[in-house]
Amino acid sequence: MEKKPLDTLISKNGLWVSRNGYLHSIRGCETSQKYIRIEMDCGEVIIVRNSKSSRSARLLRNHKFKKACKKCRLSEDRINEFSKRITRKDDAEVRIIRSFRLDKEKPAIKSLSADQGTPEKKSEHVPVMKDTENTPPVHADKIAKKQKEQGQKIKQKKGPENSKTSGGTPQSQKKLKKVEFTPVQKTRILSLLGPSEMISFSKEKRSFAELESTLVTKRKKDIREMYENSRENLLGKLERHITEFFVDMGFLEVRSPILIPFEYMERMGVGEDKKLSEQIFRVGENMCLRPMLAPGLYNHLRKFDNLLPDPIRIFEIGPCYRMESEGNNHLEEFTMLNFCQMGSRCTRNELEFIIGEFLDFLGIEYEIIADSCMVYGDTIDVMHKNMELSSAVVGPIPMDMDWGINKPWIGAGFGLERLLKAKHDFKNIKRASRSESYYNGISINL
Ligand code: ATP
Ligand code: 9VF
Ligand code: MG
Repeated sequence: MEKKPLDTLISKNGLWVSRNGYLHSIRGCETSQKYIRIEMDCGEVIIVRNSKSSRSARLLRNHKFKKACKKCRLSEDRINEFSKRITRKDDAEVRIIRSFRLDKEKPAIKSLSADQGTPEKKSEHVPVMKDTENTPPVHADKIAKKQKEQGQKIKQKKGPENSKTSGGTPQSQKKLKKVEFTPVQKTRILSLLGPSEMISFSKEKRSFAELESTLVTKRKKDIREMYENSRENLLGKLERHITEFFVDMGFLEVRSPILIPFEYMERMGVGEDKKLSEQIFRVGENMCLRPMLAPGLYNHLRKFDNLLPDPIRIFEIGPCYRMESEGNNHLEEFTMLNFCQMGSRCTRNELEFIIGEFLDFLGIEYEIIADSCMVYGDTIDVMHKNMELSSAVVGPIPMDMDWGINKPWIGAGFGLERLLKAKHDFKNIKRASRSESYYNGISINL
């Protein structure tokens, strides 16, 4: 027979068996796509996965419990009926006497963290996400606890050096005192550090829970201060600053489409036969998300030629997409600035002058090196430490013909998130990116 999901079992009995075996009476419950929020008559609230095969579902199905919860004031009849293991055919009977609604402002499902002071009790059943970037503290705590237990088990198995009979020399006592962090805990702690904070796990004396709680408190303060004082998003603000800079320098602001024909990429020399094309996000049969701004700028240069005074100066700032394997400097969704000039004065000197003025304006140190790429051939790369901030090119190049361009040009493409990473000394570019895990480089998984 097909197993019934938890919500059906609950509505059948109006009863709940907790992990410690207590039988509760349900006051009300709410079901989302994946979870059920249950409030007991005793006031306890839990959030559980609406699963057919969970331990809770099994207990309810088998009518197993240790004791009835006194505070729920279950009648003898209800307890007896549940113990009798009677499964009626007419499952439709619903014993939930009062149903309730959550406050409108409250999300239906909320993971609880210890310092929020909510009346809801922490439960073993709160949703656990695997993505460590998105793991709320309560979960990391649980994973840590589990790992600690597992670690202890392994240690116990290992034998004499950890056993009580080993004598307890001062050195072994020292070993026991040392705080060891699991990889999951380290990731969690690193994500909670402020951009300028550092940690040495080997020297750390605080336990994971203490350290996590201290950092969470600090980050909450940071976010509240941002809300109080600036309220500007770093990426948005940088885009506005850069726009102002280039408009003042006489460049026209352009906004070309993000969704472009794949044929543009073929014309840029990145056809399906090229390795680079594997990095492109295809959309439908003929379209793709732009991995660069050049096609849109080429089209604008062609349309503005003989219309605007010489030299033509234009720039665009906007999202670009590339499939990338993980790294501290690569995002799959990033923001590119590409400025270019076409006509007279298109020299390497002019290009380096604009780059210099721009990075001085942003207060970012850089050096210039020679490089090459498959699209443009020789490039002038702008580096900050070992990170490429930009590739710049002195045209013309043969590809110009395919875009209807026949004048000299200079141009450069900069990644805004890399500029932010350099400026704020972020360890990972994710802190600077479009994100649901960080706000202005500060973790918001608090
Ligand atoms: P890299 O060699 O570092 O992958 P690239 O040479 O492929 O970069 P370009 O095509 O020259 O990058 O793009 C111009 C600029 O756009 C880069 O210098 C960089 O600042 C930024 N950029 C490119 N790809 C990414 C990415 N995946 N994530 C963030 N920024 C990027
Ligand atoms: C250099 C960056 C070909 C005259 C329209 C402008 C440039 C910048 C390269 C970017 C790219 N090119 N990653 O071209 O300014 O296009 O690959 Si235009
Ligand atoms: Mg490059």
